[in-house]
Amino acid sequence: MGWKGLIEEYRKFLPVDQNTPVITLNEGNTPLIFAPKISALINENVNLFLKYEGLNPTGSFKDRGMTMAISKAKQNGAKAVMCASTGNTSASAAAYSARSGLKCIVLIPKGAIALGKLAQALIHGAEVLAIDGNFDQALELVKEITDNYPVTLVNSLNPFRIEGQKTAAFEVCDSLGKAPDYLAIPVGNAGNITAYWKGFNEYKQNNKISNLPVMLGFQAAGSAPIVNKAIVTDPKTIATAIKIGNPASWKSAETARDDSQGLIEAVTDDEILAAYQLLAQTEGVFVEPASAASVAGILKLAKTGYFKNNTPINIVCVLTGHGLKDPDRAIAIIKQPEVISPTVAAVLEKIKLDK
Ligand code: AN7
Repeated sequence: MGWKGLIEEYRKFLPVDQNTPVITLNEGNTPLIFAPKISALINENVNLFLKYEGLNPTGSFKDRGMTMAISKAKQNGAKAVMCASTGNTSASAAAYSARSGLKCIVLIPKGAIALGKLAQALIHGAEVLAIDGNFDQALELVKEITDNYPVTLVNSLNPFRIEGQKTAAFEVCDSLGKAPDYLAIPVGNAGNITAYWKGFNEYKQNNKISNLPVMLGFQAAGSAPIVNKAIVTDPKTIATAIKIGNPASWKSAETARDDSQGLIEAVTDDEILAAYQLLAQTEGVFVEPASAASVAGILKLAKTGYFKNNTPINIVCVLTGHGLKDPDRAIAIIKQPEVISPTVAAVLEKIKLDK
């Protein structure tokens, strides 16, 4: 009967039971897309795949965690949920809350979330408050309020979020028939790298895979606390989704990095925007800037000679959110269409077709 969402698909790996009301928008089952042009830029033995999480129902990977967090909140009798967000968490929380009948309260950093995400939170009926501060401050407020009032926190500090998000690692392995050699992923609050690492380990414990990938996390250079080993009090980057200076899952991101003999490194905004355009213009895949950090990071490592393989290897880049989330960014960096007269002659003069 087709795909019923990730809770039904991976039920035996998830903390749900027959009494859990499954709140789903049929999230998950996103494509793993081969990227021939980017593979060739690295070396002839690399097969690079794109886990296109922008094709989830609200356009980001957050739906994987939210189907679990909202279903469990309902099961546990919650009436309201709350999150701080750089945008995607709020969009997802708002949609799943609308579907479940829960009240949803969202704190966002003023002026720092992409247009599409704000539109989503608003249209799904969340109560959206913009604070005169950054994401890290918003998360501190949400932690304090949810600790003291009957409101369920649905940021990735909520363990059910990680449980849902780990299913992306299962899907990658199911698609490839094994674990990839490398898994590249943008890092913001560090919940997702934590979730993937948990997923790969659980699949190995269940003998679904025999090897674990090397985990490669990438932060934006202006907000790279894990790379710099220090909180960033005033994070800066055009990749607003990962503009986070004090990640909640900092420790578990380091564990994923160290246990997999991987690394967490920084990519500049210029590198992010180059990868953003490369994905759109050579592979036909439109992502939001933060998502391009995974590809930017792989290209940066390739230049330093990190991938020295003489035999075929698989690299999976996680593309966390859809490009339509942040249309302003695409429009700001690409030349706008020229206005011409509505005549065949005027069109032909511009496009210069050979007969
Ligand atoms: C597109 O929505 O933190 O390292 O509040 O939206 O698990 O935080 C978003 C994060 C990467 C980083 N890519 O993931 C939020 C929020 C996109 C994102 C990340 C986010 P984490």
